[in-house]
Amino acid sequence: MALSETFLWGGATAANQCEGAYTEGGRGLANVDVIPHGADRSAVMRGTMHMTELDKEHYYPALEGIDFYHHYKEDIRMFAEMGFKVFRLSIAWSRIYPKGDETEPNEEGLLFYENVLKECKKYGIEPLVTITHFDCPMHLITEYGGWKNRKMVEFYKRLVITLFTRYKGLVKYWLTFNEINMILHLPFMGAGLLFEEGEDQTKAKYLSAHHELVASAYATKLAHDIDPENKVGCMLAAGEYYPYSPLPEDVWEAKKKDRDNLLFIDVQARGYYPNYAWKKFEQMGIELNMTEEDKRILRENTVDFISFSYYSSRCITTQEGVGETIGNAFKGTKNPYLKVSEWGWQIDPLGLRITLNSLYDRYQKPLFIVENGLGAKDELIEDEEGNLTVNDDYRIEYLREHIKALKQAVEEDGVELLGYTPWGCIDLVSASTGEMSKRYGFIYVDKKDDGSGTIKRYKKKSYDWYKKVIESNGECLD
Ligand code: BGP
Repeated sequence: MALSETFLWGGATAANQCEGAYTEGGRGLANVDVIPHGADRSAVMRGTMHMTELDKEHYYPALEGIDFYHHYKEDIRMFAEMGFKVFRLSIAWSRIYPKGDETEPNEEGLLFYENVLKECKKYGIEPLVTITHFDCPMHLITEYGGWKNRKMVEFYKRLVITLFTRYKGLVKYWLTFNEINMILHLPFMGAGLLFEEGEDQTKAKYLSAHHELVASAYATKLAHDIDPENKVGCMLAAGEYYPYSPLPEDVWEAKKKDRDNLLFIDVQARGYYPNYAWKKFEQMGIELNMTEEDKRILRENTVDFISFSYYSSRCITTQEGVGETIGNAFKGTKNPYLKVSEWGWQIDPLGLRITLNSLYDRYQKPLFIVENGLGAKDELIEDEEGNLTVNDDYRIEYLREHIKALKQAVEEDGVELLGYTPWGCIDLVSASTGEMSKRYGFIYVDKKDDGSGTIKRYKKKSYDWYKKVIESNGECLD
């Protein structure tokens, strides 16, 4: 059995990492704008160093991104030429509601996305829209405390009603929150949380996540009410935890670590907090202030499908003296059997098959891989015809092995998979490091870590390779 003819091949981006044009079209300032490149980035992303406005000492790569705002026609044309069936993009909340608490949306912002969506439709590309990919208007953070405040649910509802109404017929696939579990790791970047010294961060994170989960359930309801054709998904930073050894304590630790992530998806896919979550909250003294209405809305509005990012499996031990590693903000134990990327992220294609099977076993809902890829340094060279390109065989190799794994999950294990959108189909700013040199794309963008460069686009070797993959519906991977 091959992949279905309707399998959605494509690529993924996020507004904050590619759009730029941060002051154009009436857009307001957002958390993602003020995350600088350099030494302070990590503390700002974690919410321990407060950065609520731009200063002259730092360089902020999101402000220009790769200027997708002005290049979207050219970029979508290149995606179409590769044969994309789907394009994942996100909405910058502060383009639609610049401060976040206005009652009327900003027409210029709405028009921008309408044009982008129409451009996709022109080529028969199905948009997959992330409603919030890490971004939150700054005013909602400074005035209300970001997602710590229940009022955010109302502001988010206002946003989604605007989007579902305006883009009815243009968009069918929606994701409510990108990598919802990232709130535990990078809470300012993920949910606009700032912490005071001595504040119980864990409590604040789970309370904020609860508000997001309720908002996500409302969005699911509204999406279905406004257009029954809409399909809404949750989005998890996934990757199965392996026990470092068969020591039962290691196996138990891996299970607990998996639950830390799956907790959110358990709520979004099943409609209620699992028992292990309530026990955890009890032990940690966490109060969610759950109302009867919250319970009802969560239960009645579960997601239609489960989407996730997968870069790597994870590994964990209770033993001391074993090497550590980090990948996509998750710290863990170094798996001695895996190779790593130039940024130390472990590479494990079989882990994708394992993750797909685990998620499908647990939820029995269609899955969507909305991020996967290799962040690598690329060198722009001249080919025989004098065109500038990149020989990115390492990227092809990574993607080939992951596509083989996803095909096995579908064809041999019976997992239901809607599509595959590799991350950063065009080079964009790295979320974790703010670098341009950590590249994922099929399309090279001439821009350096310090912001210099022409931002011209060039096709890499992987561009033609992926085009053949799509053309053959995943049969031709050479
Ligand atoms: C995920 C984010 C993306 C993206 C990706 C790659 O966590 O959803 O926004 O950036 O990771 O990570 P990085 O850019 O740090 O290499």
